[in-house]
Amino acid sequence: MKDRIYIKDLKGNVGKEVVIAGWVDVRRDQGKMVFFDMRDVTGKVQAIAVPNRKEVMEIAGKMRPEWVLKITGIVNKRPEKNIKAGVVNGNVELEVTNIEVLSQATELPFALDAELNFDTYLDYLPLTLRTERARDIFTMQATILDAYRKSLQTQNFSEFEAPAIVGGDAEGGAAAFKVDYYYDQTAYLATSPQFYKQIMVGPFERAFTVAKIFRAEKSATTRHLSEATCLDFEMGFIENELEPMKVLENAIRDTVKIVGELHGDMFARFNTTVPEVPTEIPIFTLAEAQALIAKEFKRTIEDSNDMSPEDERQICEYAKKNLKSDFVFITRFPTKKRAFYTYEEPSETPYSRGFDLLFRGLEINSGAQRIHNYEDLVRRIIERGMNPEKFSYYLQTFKYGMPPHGGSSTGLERFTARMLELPNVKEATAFPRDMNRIDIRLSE
Ligand code: AMO
Repeated sequence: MKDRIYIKDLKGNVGKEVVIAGWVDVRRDQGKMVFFDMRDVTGKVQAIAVPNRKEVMEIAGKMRPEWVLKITGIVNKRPEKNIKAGVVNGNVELEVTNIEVLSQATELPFALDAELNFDTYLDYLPLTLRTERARDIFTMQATILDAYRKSLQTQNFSEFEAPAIVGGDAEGGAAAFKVDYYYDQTAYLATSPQFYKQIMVGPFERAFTVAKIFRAEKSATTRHLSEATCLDFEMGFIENELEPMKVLENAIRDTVKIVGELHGDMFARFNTTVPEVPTEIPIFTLAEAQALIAKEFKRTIEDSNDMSPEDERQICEYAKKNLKSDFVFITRFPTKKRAFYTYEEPSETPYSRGFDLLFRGLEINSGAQRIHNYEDLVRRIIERGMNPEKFSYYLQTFKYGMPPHGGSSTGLERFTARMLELPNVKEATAFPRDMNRIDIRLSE
């Protein structure tokens, strides 16, 4: 829009007439004057319509929150007693000389700053995403994605696009959504880019992808989505799982550094702090972690084959307090608990070279060294009661020579949610899909 300046730049224009554009935020009528806040992507400013400007007053008198306006006005310093310290444009205001209405809004179902029940927030996302809180969350998410991507590029990874339509589930156990395909065939929505990132080790040696994954598990929890975004990488020529863990640690450290530099104000608004990443993220085997939890928190462990949500919370609490780390690696899960392609640690059978990364009490990443030998992989597929013929396309990778390799996958929504300590991963998803909702509630 010609001549438009952003609201954040008003303070550099005191005394001048400028043009801004945005949404009406709140309106306060005081005597003959109308005070209202205007909002654009960069912030808010108080605007004032005064009675001697008739056309301005006419519009100001009838406009409502969320009307979209293009406003011409004079930037004035606010009187000393009205200055709001620490607020963007707390010391300037706009005396309106002209208003052009770009779009009207019907009456809102609730005030935009109202405390809403989470389902109502989701029902009205086209409106509620306009709050500062939502903008903060998705600005944070965009920064995380950008920083993570740059870190992997710096670590010599090449990006590729993984398919969303696939012939079956890649994890050999995750529930997949069916799609009607041509020739009466059933296709599926990808549960993971796993096979494709392994295949891409062929051309790239180090490959990464930002992929949509779709999970049809009937899990209605604060950490499960039907559609999630994963930051997946895979690398060839490794000795063991410690190498992908190091790449992941670097990506985490680089990401945390950048969000800390860019979004200090956001961490304060969400009442949390920039996460602590020590020089080396602590690594516990599953057995070590559970022994520690049992001792520290004086309780019995129910399942020694896997971490329960409470185990995850408590080992993180321990690491934060004693090791100054918001992140914890867990290794040596039983091989049978991991996906079929997971490499077993030969000196510690039946434990595997798989790992999880926990962040502030939640698993945000899973990874492993993989089986790279064709015969071993076919044997494992058979052991798991599956038919190797169903995997013949993927198995070519191993048939035609594959180096020892491994990688991992970070859930973007879970990473974002824990970064800002949001209680529900759905709040870190702009348009969450779950068992009960695709935009609107399915029960309705
Ligand atoms: P996994 O199934 O553990 O591993 O998924 C990897 C990461 O993706 C995120 N995630 C989810 N987030 C929200 N809702 C879901 N339903 C959901 N499912 C997964 C989590 C999780 O840590 N192929 C392996 C990864 C690998 O070995 O490289 C895999 O898919 O943050």
